[in-house]
Amino acid sequence: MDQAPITDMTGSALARDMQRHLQFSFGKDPAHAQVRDWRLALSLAVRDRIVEPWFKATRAAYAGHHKRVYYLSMEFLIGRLLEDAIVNLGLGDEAMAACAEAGVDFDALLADEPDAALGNGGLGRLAACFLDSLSTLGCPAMGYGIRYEHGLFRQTFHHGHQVEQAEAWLQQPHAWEFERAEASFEIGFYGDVREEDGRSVWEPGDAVVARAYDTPIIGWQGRWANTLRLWGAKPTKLFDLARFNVGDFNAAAEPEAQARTISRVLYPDDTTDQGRELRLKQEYFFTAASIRDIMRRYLDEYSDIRKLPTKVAIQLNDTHPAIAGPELVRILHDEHGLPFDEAAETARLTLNYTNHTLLPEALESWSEGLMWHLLPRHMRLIEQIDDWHARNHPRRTRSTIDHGVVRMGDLAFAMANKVNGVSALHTDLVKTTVFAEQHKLHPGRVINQTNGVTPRRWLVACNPGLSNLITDTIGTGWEADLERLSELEPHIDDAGFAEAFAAAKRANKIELGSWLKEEIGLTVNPDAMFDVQIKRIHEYKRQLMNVLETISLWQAIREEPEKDWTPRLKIFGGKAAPGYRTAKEIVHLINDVASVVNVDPLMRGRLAVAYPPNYNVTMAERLIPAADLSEQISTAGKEASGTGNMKFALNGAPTMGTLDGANVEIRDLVGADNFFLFGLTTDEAEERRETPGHATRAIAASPRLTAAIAAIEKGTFSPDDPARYHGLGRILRDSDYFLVCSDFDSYWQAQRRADEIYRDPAAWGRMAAFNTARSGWFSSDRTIRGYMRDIWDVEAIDS
Ligand code: F58
Repeated sequence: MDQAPITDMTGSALARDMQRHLQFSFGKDPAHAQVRDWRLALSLAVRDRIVEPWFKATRAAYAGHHKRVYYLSMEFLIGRLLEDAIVNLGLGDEAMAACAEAGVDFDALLADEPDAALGNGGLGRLAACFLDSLSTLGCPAMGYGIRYEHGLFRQTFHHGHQVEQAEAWLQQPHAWEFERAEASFEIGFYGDVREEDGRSVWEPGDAVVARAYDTPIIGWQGRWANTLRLWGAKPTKLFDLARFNVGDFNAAAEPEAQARTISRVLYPDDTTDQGRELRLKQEYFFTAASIRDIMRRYLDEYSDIRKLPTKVAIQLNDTHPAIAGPELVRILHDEHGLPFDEAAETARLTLNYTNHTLLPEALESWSEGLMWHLLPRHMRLIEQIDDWHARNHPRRTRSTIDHGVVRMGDLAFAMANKVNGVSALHTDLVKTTVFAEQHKLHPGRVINQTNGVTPRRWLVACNPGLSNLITDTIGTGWEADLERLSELEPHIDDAGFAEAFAAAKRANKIELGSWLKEEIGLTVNPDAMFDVQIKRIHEYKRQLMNVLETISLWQAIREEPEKDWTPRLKIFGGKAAPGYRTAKEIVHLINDVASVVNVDPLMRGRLAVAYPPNYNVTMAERLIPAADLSEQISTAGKEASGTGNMKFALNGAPTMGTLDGANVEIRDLVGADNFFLFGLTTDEAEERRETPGHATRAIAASPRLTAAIAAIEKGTFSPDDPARYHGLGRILRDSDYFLVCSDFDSYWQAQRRADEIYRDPAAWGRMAAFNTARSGWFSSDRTIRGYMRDIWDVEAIDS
């Protein structure tokens, strides 16, 4: 047949394939096709163009017997895939032309794709950025996770209150994945362990099947593609026909329902005990399936199981897959017969662990009772691993199992070749706080790899105006060599460049303004400073401090309405964990403050608050390019790194921030003059927390703060329920663990400094441009190179 090869990257071939898929893959007559049909058809046509580099990459990894990297993560917060694939393949114009020919609006088509929201926040989004960089760098790698039927809940506001709804991305065909019915493993739970010929044999009492679904992840310019393999849970026995035949229809369908529960929902919550067993099941389910798959691939190529660490590097994204340690020991020792110590050491040399938090409440631990019940063999192995560790380190005082709980961080540490923190400050804290003893026992094991973000999604795709200006100024090539952004520096004071830089930002702000009008009915002043805080709602991230500052500003403007105020639009975005009461109260407060401020005639053009619901990756792609100011205001010592902070800086928004996480490195790189610093340092915060009455004293010393807290407490923003914020008031006055009160005045002053500079567009524009020009180091390509060199010992493949 006279058909061009699938690698035909011309517009006409893409258009033809889109038409072909519409008709032959989806059975749609073009005359009746809807936007969704066209979107799916275009997705398949684009996917076709990924398959060939994907095969080529897989073959190259096999042919060269390369060491492979496996990234195990409970979360991959991917967002939309179509635009990203088009950008990486350089098919933007072609795709647009194909849509024009079909008579569909390209932007509407892109906007039709649901976000793959298989993550909560930073940890999951980091995993997605890493996939992009692994492919861009040509590192043979595979991501492993769970194919959640429902991603992170959809957030709506009902009278200002957060309401959660089930997310439904898989309620429609998913164009990007390949189901691999042949790649299925039975995963056991419960049961007993018996001894047979000197070996332990686990006989699970229950099992489910893990079925693989593969998504190819294409790197920049389509040179390399890796696989994201997500596991879906299926019953071992599809259907109980005997029960069905006697009319017990519900019972007949039970095996399926039970099994599917495991991959049904992403855990939205780290604050409640509910469903802990299910969460542990999810963790074991995807970890065991991934390890099984890794071992199968290794044994297809090699026979000596002891050489595993020379060909396989497994990265544990936080402790969620930490059961990989005992699972790998079980396979090496119980199934392959390696002596225990050798099995443990071989597993350890294969595994690495990234820590993403030191917050005590977020450090995973499982009760021994649950472990013995659900994973009896693994619990025994955890005891043995702990003994092995104690034997090898007699000075050790801290054990993995403590007061009836298994500390997963300690297990992951003991079973890791390398342990890494995610920013310089965080890595220091890993060494000096939670893991101080382990660090002493294993000097050199803890290393730092400061996070990064993919510039393809977070600049090229989401900010074409700025990207084009960069290319016009320094040429192409910076997209995969981001430190080249420094070449912008000599242009920063050119009038033409400065004007174009400001124009790109302004265009993004105008676009965001019309979106906000459409979404939440808010009319915004495009000359106002767009001041943005987008992230999960958490006390340590201190959205509460931001909203208190908003209240203070509102009060100040009301007091002196004639003054020439710098106009501000406060933008918030973020979800609260459904079980996290205080976070939900903060959500409610932001909405309540918005509803008072936004109708106050004295505020017109000067102050407004926007809180569009259902913050997700796609919304971030819209907000970040339009931001003037980036709010990174966590209590020092609490935010491990942050990655949103990097995206804002890259897109020319200076940071309003504390010395926390990667803010420290951002400030070092962009320069202290281009960063609004405020607040206590980590050490000062620790000390202040120990000072009795710190909150009361800070409130008494600050008339502004006193007035802002008084306003929320007397119901200024909740006249229908004046007591609504008494709880938040008490938190601030009584404990204030996150030191909102102590940092408030310093924050207020830094905000006023920002106001001053913003009034001078040239000065602000310079700061913004320096942020872009000096953020190249925050590419996740740099981070992944660091992992390849310092942790995995793998080389990129030149394809
Ligand atoms: C985040 N952790 C850190 N955890 O908070 C952030 O500072 C860092 O930049 C990022 O990791 C990447 O290193 C994070 O996002 C979670 O989302 C938990 C996952 C498990 C359930 C509870 C939330």
